[in-house]
Formats: sequence, C-alpha cells, structure tokens
Amino acid sequence: MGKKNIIIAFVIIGALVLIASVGRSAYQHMGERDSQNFLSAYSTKKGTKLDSCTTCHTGGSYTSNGKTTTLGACQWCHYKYGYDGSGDITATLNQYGIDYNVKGRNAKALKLIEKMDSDGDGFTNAEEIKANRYPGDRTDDPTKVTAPSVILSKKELEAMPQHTQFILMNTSKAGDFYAEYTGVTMEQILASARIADTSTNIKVIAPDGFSTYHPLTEDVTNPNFYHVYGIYPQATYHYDPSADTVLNPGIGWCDYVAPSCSGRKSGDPIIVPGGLKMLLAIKRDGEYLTPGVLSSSNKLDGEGPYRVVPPQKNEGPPDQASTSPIQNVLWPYNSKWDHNAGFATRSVTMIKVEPLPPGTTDINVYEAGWPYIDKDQIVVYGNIIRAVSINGDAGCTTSSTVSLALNPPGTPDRMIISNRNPTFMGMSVPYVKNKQWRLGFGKGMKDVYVWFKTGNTVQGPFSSSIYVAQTCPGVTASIGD
Ligand SMILES: [Ca+2]
Ligand SMILES: [Ca+2]
Ligand SMILES: [Ca+2]
Repeated sequence: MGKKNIIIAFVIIGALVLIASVGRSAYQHMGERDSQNFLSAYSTKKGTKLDSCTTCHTGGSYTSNGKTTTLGACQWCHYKYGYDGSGDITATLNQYGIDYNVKGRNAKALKLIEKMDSDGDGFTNAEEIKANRYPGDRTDDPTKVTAPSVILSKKELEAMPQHTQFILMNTSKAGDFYAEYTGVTMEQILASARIADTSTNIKVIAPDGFSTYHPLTEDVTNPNFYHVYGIYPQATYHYDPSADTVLNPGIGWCDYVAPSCSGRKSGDPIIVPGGLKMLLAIKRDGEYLTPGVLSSSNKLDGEGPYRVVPPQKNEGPPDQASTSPIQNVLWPYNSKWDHNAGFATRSVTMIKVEPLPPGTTDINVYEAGWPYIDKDQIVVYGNIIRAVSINGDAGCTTSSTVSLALNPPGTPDRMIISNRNPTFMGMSVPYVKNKQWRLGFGKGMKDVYVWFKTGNTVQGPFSSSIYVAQTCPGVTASIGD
C-alpha cells in the first residue's frame, strides 16, 4: 500500500470506527490500530480520558440552514470524511495527531515525540500524558484540576419539585407527537447543583457523544438556542385528521395517541400550570422513560432515563417530515417552523455548566456515559460550587493520603466517603469540614465521592479527582513508572 492509500485506509477505518459512536468502546474495535499503538506505548493509560479519539483528533463545528452544530472528535471525523475518506486528513487531527502521523504512525513515533510540546502549552507530550492531560489540546495541561461535579440519582430528582407539561415535539425528519412530560425544570436542577453566578450556558451530553448547547437566558439572535431560564410562550393544540398517523398510516405525520391528548380539540389553548419550561423529563404520560441503548446499527434507541424537553419558542402545528415525498398536505414541512424535538437530547448523562472555572479541566467524559444510564444517574459539572476539595485542589499528589475539605449544601449531620460510586453506600460518619482520607490503591487518576445526609435526606455523591504520580508536573520525569 502506498502512503496515500494507507492514509485513506486509516481515515476510512477511523471514520467507521470512531463514529460508530460510543466513544471509547467503538474507537477500539475492528482493526483500528492507532489506539493499539497508543496503549502499547502507554499501557497504564487504558480507560483514562487519553484512551479516546480526542487525544489525536479535534472536534469542530459546521453551519447548516443557519444551525451551528458542534461535534466531538469522533463525530467530527465522520462529518469531515463521510465514509469515503475524501477529506483532508489534517482537518481532524490536532497537532499531537499530526506529529504522530508525520513520525511514522506507530508506537515508536509516540516515543519520538515525547519531548515535543505539540500543543504549545508549555508541557511536553510526556508530561501531559503522565498527568492524564491532552497533549494536543493547549487548554488542558497538568496544572489544571478536574472540574467539580455532583451526581444526581432518580430518587433525588424525584424529591425535587416536579413539573408536568403537555407539549408538541416537532421533529424535522421523523414523526411528530404530542406528549405529557413530567420531571424537574433545568433551572431547579442547576440551582440544586449550586451553579456559579458567572455561568453563561450549559451543554447537555448524551452517551453517544452528542451535545446540545443551551444559553441560560434567551438569545433572540439564534432561533435554535433553547434557553434554560424563564417561561416559554403558551401553545395551542393543533389537530387535523389528515395528519393523524392512526387514521392515515404512512401518510399522516403526527402521533396523537398519548392519553394526554384525549379530550382536546384543535384550537384549544394548552394550559400548563406554572407555564412551559425547559424540563429534564423523567416520565412521559406517567411512565418512566425507556432507557437508551445502543442498537445493532449503532444508533441510540430509547429516550431515558432522562430527556431534555425544550418547548417551542414559536408555537405552531406539527409539520410533515422533510423526508416525505408527500408534501401536498395541510401542514407541509417548513424549515422555518420550530422543530424543538431536534434539540430534545435523549438519554442525557451529563450537564456541563460553562465556562469551566479558571484552572479546571474537563472531567473524563468517556467514563460518564452508559454506566450512568444503567444507574439512573446524571452528572452536573463545571461552573458549580466545589463541595469536595482534595489537597486544596492541587491536581496532583505523590501520596495516597490526602486531606479533604468539604463544603456541602446546607448543614448535614453525617456523610459517607468512598473511592467509588457504588449504588450501595457505605457507613456514614459525623460530618466534619476537614478530613484525612486514603485514596484508592496505586497511581493514576483517583476519584473521591462524598454523600451528605441531613436526617433521612441524602445528597450526592459530590466528587473530585486528583492525579497520583511518582512525581508531579513541573519536575522532569520520564513515563513508564
Ligand atoms: Ca503540551
Ligand atoms: Ca495540553
Ligand atoms: Ca415535523
């Protein structure tokens, strides 16, 4: 194979494998060899955030029909290449990926570029890899501390004030439907997570890697940004027999079968106590949402356990699917109508509050996907008050014994500390502000989880991470300990 063919083969394999979706598990299958090269050079990095597409590839964004879509590294590679490898390879590689490619694209190449500072952030590639920081991303470096996070369980979410709203989910390509969603308003969730005043927006992230941007307050300049705070305009119920998929199978485009549709007439105002709000839905028409699973065609099926439900900003009737050849109908597809369902992220596992506080780095998003769905948990992280600080947010330590500083919401009586996030929690101890703690065994990124108990109410876990190394960054050291 010539060099060009090798590159094309790499791109095709990369694109097929990377997008396939789930990030890490997909990134490592089917003859893909770059991850093998990386792990043969750095065996201790298996399962860390470096064991992913993002180490060598960048994300990116594109604009289509006035809608800007920002993709993670895996989806961006797919977007730039399709399946035919016709794109420009350097367009999806970051500088570390380019350096690796130039030096021969094998395990030896990784060693040859160890002393380089590919991303120009002042730390060599070796120092960054050692500290679990991206060598191809200059905003991530060994001095950064993992952003604070809190994990919310279904029990905690259900203990918060519940909001129920009946809305139209208008899609562009798929069928439309009306449904009654119940859950917690996003505003309430962010308040519970103790969002900082400097926050501007959130990104909600699903385990297939897709994320959706939502400003906190309404941005009138972009019709595709659904805001978190405030009440959306009241809507009207739009029914027509020609649109009804039950009466017109294969021709109709709106599903009116939800029990919450019964008794409504077209033109009726939809009355929602408290008004229409951006919701994190837990139930649809009284039933828990079906948890997301990866289908055999690598698509996300199901919408639960939690789905973001943004109401329409400009209410209107359901319109025919854009892909339908039958557009000579009452409500044909109209690209200018409000297709809120396209921004209703399914199976949300993470809510990232931006901007990240100064000096912090992204959490290990590849570890925050499917396991959270299995546990009915959701992570809120980023610009929130840090409830657990390890060694004064040092980021790195050479000792497994650390000091924890705790800053809980409210005034708990007791707390539970663990090195894991178990579904069954351990013994509680009286709450104190400062505590010595022993991290999990060995070197690498270590997490600490803390639950706070006030009477019978449990909050958390809140978590922080610290990197345990032979030596901490700033001190020159070689990899391989
Ligand atoms: Ca660097
Ligand atoms: Ca870096
Ligand atoms: Ca539609």
